[in-house]
Amino acid sequence: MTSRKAVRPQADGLSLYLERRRKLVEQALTRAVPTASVRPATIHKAMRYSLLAGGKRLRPILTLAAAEACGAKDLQNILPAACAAELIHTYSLIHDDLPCMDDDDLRRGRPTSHKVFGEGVAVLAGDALLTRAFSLLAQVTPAKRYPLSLLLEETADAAGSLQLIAGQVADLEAEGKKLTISEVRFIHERKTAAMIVLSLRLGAMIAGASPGQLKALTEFGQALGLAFQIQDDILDVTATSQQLGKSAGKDLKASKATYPAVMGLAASHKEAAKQTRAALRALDPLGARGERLRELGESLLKRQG
Ligand code: GRG
Repeated sequence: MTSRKAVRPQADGLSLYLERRRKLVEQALTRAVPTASVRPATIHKAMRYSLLAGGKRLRPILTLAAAEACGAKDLQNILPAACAAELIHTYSLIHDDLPCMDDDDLRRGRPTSHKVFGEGVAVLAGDALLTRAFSLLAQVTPAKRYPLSLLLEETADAAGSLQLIAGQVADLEAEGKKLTISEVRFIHERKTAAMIVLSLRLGAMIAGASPGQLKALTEFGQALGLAFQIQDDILDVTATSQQLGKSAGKDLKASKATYPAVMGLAASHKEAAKQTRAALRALDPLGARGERLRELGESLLKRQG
């Protein structure tokens, strides 16, 4: 008698890749911060609550994929940097949700950190994730071409007052004002694209990328980051809170600086597609090695959450 195995739906190459890389990232993130049994328990509980709440893990997957596109074989050496990017991203989400910033009570499908732990612990959980990111990064064995000091400096700069924080400040100051599209783009490049570019560059640099590869991945990240944030703006209007795992429709209510607010939905869709095309073109110098990133870039334009 022939045994019949349960028939599983055929996962396509990208889905399988994402599933495998996500698993690696989740395992590494679990080990990346102290457990709640380490004193003081509250801060470690709060760090883990937000970090292990199951985001898309886009940034760490980009770090891994960029490293692989540049020929990395040992992903264990890339993972600390991939986790560092996710820790910084999670810190920024916790702080962004605070009442003094975007004031939100839903994130990654759960009540936000300050709703569960109070504002003081939420601020500290963000601080602790940000600082832990740098000690993780220090675990990497760097390639000859890109010393650890450079990785640390680029990371600090991307999270600092010229990039991530610049975007957040400009975003706060824009509330209720009518902005031009170039002002909205200024915000998006800093608030979103800078961390996406950093995630790619860290992977590429640790893998010892050639200058041409690093340039291609940087340009890919700039355009992809912009496309990703325009899509995020669109989804705020078109998706539900359940699909997003965060409050939908907030940007409009708070008169936020978004692409749909300035140019309307139809033109925003076109702009997201245009930036995605630019991102894919930027990968040309990588040839076949850029295929995974190409697929990933295309899939982000179709995302619903
Ligand atoms: C507080 C310094 C500081 C910065 C905050 C992250 C941020 C800047 C604001 C949050 C709101 C927002 C629209 C940020 C842009 C980046 C972005 C699209 C974040 C959400 O990223 P996803 O969709 O989230 O990758 P998950 O939860 O999947 O990781």
